[in-house]
Amino acid sequence: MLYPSRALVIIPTYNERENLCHLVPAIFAVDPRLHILVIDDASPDRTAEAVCEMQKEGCDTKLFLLSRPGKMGLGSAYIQGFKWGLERKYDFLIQMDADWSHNPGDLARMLRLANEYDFVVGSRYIAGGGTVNWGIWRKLISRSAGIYSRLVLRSGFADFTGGFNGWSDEVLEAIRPEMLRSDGYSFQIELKYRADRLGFTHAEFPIVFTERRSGKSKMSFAIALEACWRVWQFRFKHRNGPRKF
Ligand SMILES: Nc1nc2c(ncn2[C@@H]2O[C@H](COP(=O)(O)OP(=O)(O)O)[C@@H](O)[C@H]2O)c(=O)[nH]1
Ligand SMILES: [Mg+2]
Repeated sequence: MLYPSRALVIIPTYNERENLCHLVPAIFAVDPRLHILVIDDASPDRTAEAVCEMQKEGCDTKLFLLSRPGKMGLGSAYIQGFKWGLERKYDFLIQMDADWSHNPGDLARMLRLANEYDFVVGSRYIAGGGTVNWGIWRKLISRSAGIYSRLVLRSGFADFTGGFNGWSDEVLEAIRPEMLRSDGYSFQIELKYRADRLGFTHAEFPIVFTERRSGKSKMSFAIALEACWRVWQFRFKHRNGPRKF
């Protein structure tokens, strides 16, 4: 693909009003051609209203909002976002957190890599990448989940669980994300594994993940635990070779 002509940044939100108000202009500053889709799950802090206000302030042609009636999870938000983007013919769809853990400046590199690869993975675990403000437990869980997934799935992603990734429309059409049932860590693992098994090319590039500046993480032990048994499910579900399932 040439430099994506229609790229969409998809941002699921739950109580991210403050973060989002600063993040949206920062993303447009990286490349004014980018479009943004916020998927909000009825955040009590009225994140959705903040998006409507920004739309009224002049970005209604490139900032969009999907409001859902209640908290339905990160995986299902992305599935809905991918579907929304594919229906509107975006050619590169990016997953990004609202809490500044993912640096908007890294979008430029991701978009450049989209020229050469079918999907692009922001990676904390290659040279130049890392995490900031994580406690020992969080580090341990993330590292272990990555190593465990690599072993079970016999796959080479350095950062299997990360959530800052970009996908060409072709990859997502082939994956059919609406068929995925997992959430959290498992969702990120399954997307990458499935795309790789389908024979699509990818690049990992280093990112520094900074723990949220404000608000609370929704990451839980249960989400990590889900990933432990899910990877076995993925291994058998997607065991057929490239483009066969
Ligand atoms: N729409 C939606 N967004 C969510 C949900 N859970 C988390 N998010 C968003 O997903 C992103 C990552 O969540 P976060 O709690 O920061 O997870 P962590 O970075 O892994 O600790 C943030 O933008 C959250 O607001 C959810 O149930 N629905
Ligand atoms: Mg976060």
